[in-house]
Amino acid sequence: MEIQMWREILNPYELAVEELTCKFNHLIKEHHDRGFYSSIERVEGRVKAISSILDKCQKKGISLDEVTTKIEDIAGIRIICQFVEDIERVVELIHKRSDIEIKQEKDYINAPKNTGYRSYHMIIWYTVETMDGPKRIMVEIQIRTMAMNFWATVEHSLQYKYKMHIPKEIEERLSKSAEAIVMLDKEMSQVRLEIMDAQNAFQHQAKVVADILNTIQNMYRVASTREMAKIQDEFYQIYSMNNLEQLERFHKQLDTIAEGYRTQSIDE
Ligand code: 0O2
Repeated sequence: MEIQMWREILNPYELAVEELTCKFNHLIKEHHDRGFYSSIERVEGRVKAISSILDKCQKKGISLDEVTTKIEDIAGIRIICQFVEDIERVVELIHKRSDIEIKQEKDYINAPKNTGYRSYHMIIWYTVETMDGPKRIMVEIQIRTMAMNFWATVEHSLQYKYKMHIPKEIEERLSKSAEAIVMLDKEMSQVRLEIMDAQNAFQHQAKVVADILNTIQNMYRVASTREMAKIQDEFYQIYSMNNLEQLERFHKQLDTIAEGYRTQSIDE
């Protein structure tokens, strides 16, 4: 296959990775903006390197004409979650999407691979609009916790280093650390609600502060310098108390004052 052909073949996959990464990142943002916990912690995406595609073709006896029909992970999205419970939520969320059609699912969490690899895989159909019209392609979505991702990343590097022939001793260590990762995920699940509460409170406080600062900025146009200096001092004082309830009360009071100015300017 000519190099130019590779570029044409990979183009829609690049677009799919860009679009899906953007869409999942936007979901995270929507959750944070509304002060909700996001089951998705982070999203990564990549198009498989040509050398890796060629390796896979060789390994699986796939001819170059069959690349797009037989290799399911040319486009890959990785969704990283904090807790195992989040994975189920993300899977549900993907099932409900109208722009994604599920082709296949592989649950390597309930049935880990012999290596110790754990992750939830979905092969999906996704349509991108190209110069030549719509193109429906396969994308692999891997969903895993941060702990699973840590293990898989390290193990993948070692597989690469030892060209799939990892020494027995290292293999045993990897196997032990895979068990430790299972334990870590379980321990984290035990304190999940506590952690989620803390993170939600942090997100909420950040939103209240952003709203207050926005209101203060808008008020500068209408209120006197003296009043603004007073409001600003009060804000810094309340902020330093590190008390969310006080901040919320201040937020409400400030909104009432700002509303007063708005009514006044309409009346004038
Ligand atoms: P890369 O470099 O990540 O793209 P196969 O690839 O033959 O094992 P299959 O049927 O193509 O199997 O898909 P499977 O088993 O669901 O695995 C697809 C991808 O999952 C792999 O892609 C890896 O990214 C990841 N994966 C699967 N098994 C393991 C494992 O034991 N360890 C690690 N670290 N990752 C794994 P590629 O093409 O192998 O690699």
